[in-house]
Amino acid sequence: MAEFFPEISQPIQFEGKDSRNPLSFRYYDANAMINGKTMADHLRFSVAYWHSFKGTGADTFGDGTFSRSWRNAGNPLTESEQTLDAAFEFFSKLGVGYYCFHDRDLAPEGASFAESCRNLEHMVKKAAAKQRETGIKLLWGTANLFGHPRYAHGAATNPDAHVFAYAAAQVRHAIAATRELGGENYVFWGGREGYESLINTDMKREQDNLARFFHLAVDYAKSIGFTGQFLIEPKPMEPTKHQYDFDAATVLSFLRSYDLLDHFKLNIEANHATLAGHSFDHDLAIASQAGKLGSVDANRGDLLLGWDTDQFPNDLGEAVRAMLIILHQGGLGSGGLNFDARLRRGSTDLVDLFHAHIGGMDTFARGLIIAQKIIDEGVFSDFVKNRYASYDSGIGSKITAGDTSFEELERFVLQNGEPALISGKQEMLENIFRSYL
Ligand code: XLS
Ligand code: NI
Ligand code: NI
Repeated sequence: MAEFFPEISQPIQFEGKDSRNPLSFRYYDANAMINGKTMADHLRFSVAYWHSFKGTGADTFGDGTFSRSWRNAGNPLTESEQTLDAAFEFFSKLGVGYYCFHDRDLAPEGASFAESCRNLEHMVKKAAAKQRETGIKLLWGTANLFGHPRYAHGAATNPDAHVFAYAAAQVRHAIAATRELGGENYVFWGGREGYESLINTDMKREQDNLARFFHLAVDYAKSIGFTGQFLIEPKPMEPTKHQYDFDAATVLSFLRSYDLLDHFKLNIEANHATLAGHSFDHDLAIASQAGKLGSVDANRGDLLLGWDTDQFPNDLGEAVRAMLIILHQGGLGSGGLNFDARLRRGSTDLVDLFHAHIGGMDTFARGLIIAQKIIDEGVFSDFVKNRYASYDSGIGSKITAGDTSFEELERFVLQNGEPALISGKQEMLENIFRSYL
């Protein structure tokens, strides 16, 4: 079989932090144990098929810039087979355990719906064989419900019931494919589930339909015995101006209102959180405190740009803050850290794919090591615990227990007078945090 990455003759190795070899891991040591679990099990890294194998480097101002040898077959199905071979060669040489795909990344859209389904089925068989050969697993599958012109006005939220039906049929096959490949999760990112203008939109009906769609998906998964976790990936804008799955809080409230909360968790993407005006760790924390942090799309945006730049993560402080939340909740369960990230248009060397993922993996590996140290040393957790200690005794414990009244609280104030102002010590704590990096 043709080799697609001949420059990389052997899997990327862990060489330690003093290594000057840019094609080695300096922190990610897959089998190293951290608090009773290997790094690989903590981090569950995954490669995004769409960016790394289907991405061309094209943007709105210009054509693709990446020349890839798996893309020259002429025939779409042969090209998909070559792409799959290249992808699994890459996963193996990089040393990741997981990958994620959209149905239309893995297999080409056909001339009819039936042909698209046959293409997908054909590629699922091939992918299953690759998974068996390499031991690499599917973190999640999803359906592309945003690329084709039929979805210009949305999929499940389309004003046309015919399009709703089409999307349902497509998702039915995408869930079946995910099940066939042992996918541990299935993601719904509401590609064009949103709107541009209220002048032509019945928002209530669109949101009701989105909930109906999710209920149908839950029923279908049950009927075929798919036990993977359903995840919704919030995003506030782009492609539509108002996306219905704005952020973690919005999605949680949507799930609660439509009686869907038991069936879903969230897939939090760093650059989506920042587009919503939050920090990455804010949205992780909102999801986690609701018991709903299921998986993570690990990337980063650019502070100066207001769109989803999908850059590879390289901010250590951000990775530490993310890993603190993940460790606090005892890991991601069936989820993982999926690099939903793409090379810059000008990063045209094939080997840049390795540099990008190595950087992301090392950033999170280092983030994991530091976060575990911070937890072990307990500095911040002790501080936070003390900061709220007044709620654990006296009048505070009555507030906590819901066992008081405005009258009693007023009596407390009359007896105790003005509360003392207590420092939040933010600068001191930020200095301590920095000292761990
Ligand atoms: C787009 C999303 C998308 C999802 C999968 O912004 O991040 O890539 O992760 O459909
Ligand atoms: Ni994503
Ligand atoms: Ni995104």
